[in-house]
Amino acid sequence: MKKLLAAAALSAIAISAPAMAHFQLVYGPDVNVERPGEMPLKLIFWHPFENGYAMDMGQPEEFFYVLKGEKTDISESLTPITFKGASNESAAFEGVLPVKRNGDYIVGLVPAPYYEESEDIYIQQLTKTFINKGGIPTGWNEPVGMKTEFVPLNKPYNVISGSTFSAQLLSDGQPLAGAEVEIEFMAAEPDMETNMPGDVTAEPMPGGALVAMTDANGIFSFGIPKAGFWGFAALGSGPDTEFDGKELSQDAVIWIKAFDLQ
Ligand SMILES: [Cu+2]
Repeated sequence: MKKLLAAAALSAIAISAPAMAHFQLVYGPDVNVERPGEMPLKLIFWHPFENGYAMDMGQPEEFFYVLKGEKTDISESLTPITFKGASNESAAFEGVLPVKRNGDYIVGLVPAPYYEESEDIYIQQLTKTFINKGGIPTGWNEPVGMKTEFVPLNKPYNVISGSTFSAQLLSDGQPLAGAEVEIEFMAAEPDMETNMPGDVTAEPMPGGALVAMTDANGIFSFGIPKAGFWGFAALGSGPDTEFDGKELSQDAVIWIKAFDLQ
């Protein structure tokens, strides 16, 4: 009976899934750092706007950073963790970014494809996030060569709330026009110590996912209404369309951090 109830609850989640946007997180609270150090990052596959259901991650295919055009593999730093979400627990990872020199650390994650039973498809969200040391910009606006990625047109680690953020969506290095971009606020930032969601600071909007479209050059813009982490995802923007004999949604995800002007 308990099992049946759990199954019913799960299928309720599955039914409501299209209205909820899932986002791969690569999360650390500080994106502007002054001192060198080993910076822990949490890799969580989640519904962060809803503070909702979290998905199990498999061993990532790639975890790296690019600094001044040089790519460094940091997948050896990955250790499994359990994310204790508000509604369930999920397999997640912690990685470590070694921050030494000044500049832009563009962190990239290629997760293992995730099997979404309700849709009978695999999902793979190729995710970028940015950490800057020393206030010296060194290439945040350069692509890192992922199969699909957003290239920011505004500096992604100090966007002012109330201003806009724009990025160009690439697929196989080429601009992707007419793509739908889902926009998500990280309503509960994960606690780095407990691996639990922190305080909930926003609720999802009525009307489903926030959406912008890319223009003829693959560019979208969005007005950032609130300080915090904002994620942008283009579903199915990648060139790979099949995994293990099933449909694959290979998505691009980017995270930025906005601040209030003080
Ligand atoms: Cu979802």
